[in-house]
Amino acid sequence: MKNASAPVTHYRKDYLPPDFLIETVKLKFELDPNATLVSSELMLRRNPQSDGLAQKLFLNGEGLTLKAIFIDDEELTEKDYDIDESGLTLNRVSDRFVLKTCVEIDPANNAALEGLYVSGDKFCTQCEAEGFRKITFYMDRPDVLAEFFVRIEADKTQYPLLLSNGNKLDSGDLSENKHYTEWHDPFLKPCYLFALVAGDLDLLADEFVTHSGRKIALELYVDKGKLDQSQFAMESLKNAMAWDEKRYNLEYDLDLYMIVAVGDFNMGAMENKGLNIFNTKYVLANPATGTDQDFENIESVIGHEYFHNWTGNRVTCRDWFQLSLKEGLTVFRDQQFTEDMRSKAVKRIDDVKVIRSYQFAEDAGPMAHPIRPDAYIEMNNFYTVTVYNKGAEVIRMLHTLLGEEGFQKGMSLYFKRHDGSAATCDDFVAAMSDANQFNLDQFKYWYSQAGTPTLRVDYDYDESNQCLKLHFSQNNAHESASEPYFIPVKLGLVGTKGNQVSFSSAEFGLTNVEEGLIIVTQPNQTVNLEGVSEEVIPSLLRDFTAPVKLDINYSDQQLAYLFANDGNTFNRWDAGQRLMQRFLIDEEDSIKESIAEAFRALLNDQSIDNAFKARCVQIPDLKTLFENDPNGRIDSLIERRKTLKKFLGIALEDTWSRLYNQLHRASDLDLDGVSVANRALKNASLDYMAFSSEQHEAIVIKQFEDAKLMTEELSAFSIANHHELEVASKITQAFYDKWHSEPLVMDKWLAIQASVDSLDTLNRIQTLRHDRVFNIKNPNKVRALFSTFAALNFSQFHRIDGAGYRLIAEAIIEIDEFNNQVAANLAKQFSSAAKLDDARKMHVQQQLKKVIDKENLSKDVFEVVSKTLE
Ligand code: 0A1
Ligand code: ZN
Repeated sequence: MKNASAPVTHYRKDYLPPDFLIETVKLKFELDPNATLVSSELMLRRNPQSDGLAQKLFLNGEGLTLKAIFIDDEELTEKDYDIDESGLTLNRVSDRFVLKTCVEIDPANNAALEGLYVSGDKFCTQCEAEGFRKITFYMDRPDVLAEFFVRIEADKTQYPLLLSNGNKLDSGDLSENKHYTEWHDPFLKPCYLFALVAGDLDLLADEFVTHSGRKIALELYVDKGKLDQSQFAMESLKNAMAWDEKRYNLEYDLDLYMIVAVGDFNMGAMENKGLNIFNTKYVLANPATGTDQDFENIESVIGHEYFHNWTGNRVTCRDWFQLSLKEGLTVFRDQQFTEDMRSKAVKRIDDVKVIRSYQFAEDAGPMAHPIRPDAYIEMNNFYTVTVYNKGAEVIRMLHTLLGEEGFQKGMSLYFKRHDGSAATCDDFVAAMSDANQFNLDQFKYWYSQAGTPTLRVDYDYDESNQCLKLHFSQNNAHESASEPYFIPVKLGLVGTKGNQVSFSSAEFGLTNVEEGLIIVTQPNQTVNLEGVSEEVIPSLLRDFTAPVKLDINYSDQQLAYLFANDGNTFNRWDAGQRLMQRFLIDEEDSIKESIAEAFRALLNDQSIDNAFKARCVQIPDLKTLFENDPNGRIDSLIERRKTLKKFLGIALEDTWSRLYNQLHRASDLDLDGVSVANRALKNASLDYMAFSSEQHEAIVIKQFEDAKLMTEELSAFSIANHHELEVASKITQAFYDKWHSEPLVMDKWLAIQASVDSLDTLNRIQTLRHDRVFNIKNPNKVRALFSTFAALNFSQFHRIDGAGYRLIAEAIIEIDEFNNQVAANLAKQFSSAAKLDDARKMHVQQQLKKVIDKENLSKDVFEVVSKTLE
């Protein structure tokens, strides 16, 4: 990194309480795209919990032009304070004082999308994690909680709507066609939850009556003309509110809940108190523009941000190392919400796929960290699948261990102890432990150790004693992991006639059960199951009760048997995935036939739900395969995956076309579970039919032309491209002509083209990035084109000539000039470098060196790339 001081590493162990607290904040915004004035009045007092010695006070502030500064109404002179690129130091402070500052900022030129920025014609904010310091001088840390008063002034014609957190106190007209609104948020909050929006937007209004009878006004704001894509999000919000009351007994606290959708957003959405700001991707959809998957995502993200009101806002994080306190818990809660709204088993499969493909890879790569990290250079790099999704798995284990009732008891105690304050992961575990008198000391290694443990299991059956012995050994290769984990293992036993065989375990209090929970705590541990009346196949880690790699030596026949007979839906699916990996990774050619046979039996079984069937016929993705293959043989994995798919397409020719025709005839336009499941299986069938059916191309064209739903239209478009059908370019053009003015649909159009496994794709991307629908400053577009290419297009990203790596490295360099977060996220696509063959590794290193040598490289990208190069 040139021309920059060495990046600072922050450590969890260095935490100190703040020297001062902020009681109230009064902010005034005079909005102007290029010269917004922010006046702030902070009531500060010494923190009784600090050592009381500090004579100076530092306030964060970046990119601010100071216009005025006063303490207790006295203007400061230059010797009273210092300003550098990270903030303001007050040189002499008393125990209690009022600081007034006025700064100028330039939101229109804020392409980092952090702090106050302009998206379309509106102003909006993003303050998590450390964006508030780009708005005004402040103690920008989550353990400083204050009461906010906000006044916004702006041109009335351009910005008829002026929003902030909490309740609106006042509004009125000013001179020169300006107007103002005033807001007060009665709940103390850290500044990362601050939000402001100003613009001219359409409103969808509704209301929700809480279980105690309070009426809450719900307001969803979208760009003009998009109201026909906003109903589903509103329904989801009401469902989320009702669900949180029912399952967690948690009621909404303000009288108003607002959501604003913006097109330029670095992440998915943000839980600002009373004023969520969302990426349009997680709000806007109607059946013509959004796929079934989009609807599920919207419901889940709307739920996620709503659930944060209690887990995140009412109880927040003491410091950013504790991020999983709110994120792991809230992801767990949004997963439960989806499980309750839709299919529990299918949701579990989808969630575990994320863990196995993305999280296990992160845990094995250069950015591996515990769910509660110990160090970071740039906090924004730690909004990861580890903190979020593995964090949710850790919470799920607590739920598994304590049961629903015990878990809810723990939640109540947690809120009783910490409502209105900032807490730590240890506080959360303590509440769970104390409420249930359950010792969680060993469990806490899940918070402090990185890496994925392997749980190896061997077993033997002693017929004369009717005893099944399970020998467990756990192992974690990561350097941070020296202690054994506390691993809950749900299990059942499958008998030779497909029956579930009951068992007992004195040690774990199980008597004659068909399914039970045992806990592995030792590096090596034997568990005896008694009363096992026959030879069985153990079905272990049912529902994936712990985020581990289960290593058990089933024979091919046993796997096929479990795929057909396991009484646990998740494990049934898992057996199918393992069976396919025997062909894909272990290169057992002969197993193809049994996979086909197993698929045939599954697909012909009328009693099985189509959503589950659709999951089962999906071949493991290349990311998962690469992660699971000890040698990371990219070329062979790609080839074998293609071979298997083609083989299954041909071997089950009749089944696929029968299913397609049947489901197509019965199809409807509904969004309920059965219709969604039917479409998923139908489109999976159409994908396989490409290898056999002579009429395949005609069917694809017809489905594309007749489609009334985006799920149908996009599947046809995608299949035409991925199978490189003759009609592909015509369909691609037709799709563009129809949808070019819908940015979210164009993201799909870009993403599918970027993921085609063809030597031509690189050229295609070069053309697409100059198309008028592409805009490199828009994160959704960058993700659609570049991240999709790097994450999903294995063959072309990993081209042996290094051209795929070059494309992404150059994009990182270009994007880092204006948006460090998006650039750093793209840089994470190189995280598998260490596992690559020498030729590819060399290309990656060459490209990453180019990145790290860039002038003024951000600390975001520096952190990711330097760790990858280590
Ligand atoms: N807290 C939000 C996610 C979020 C995090 C960081 C952001 O900017 C750096 C934006 C949003 C959530 O979990 O939904
Ligand atoms: Zn969150």
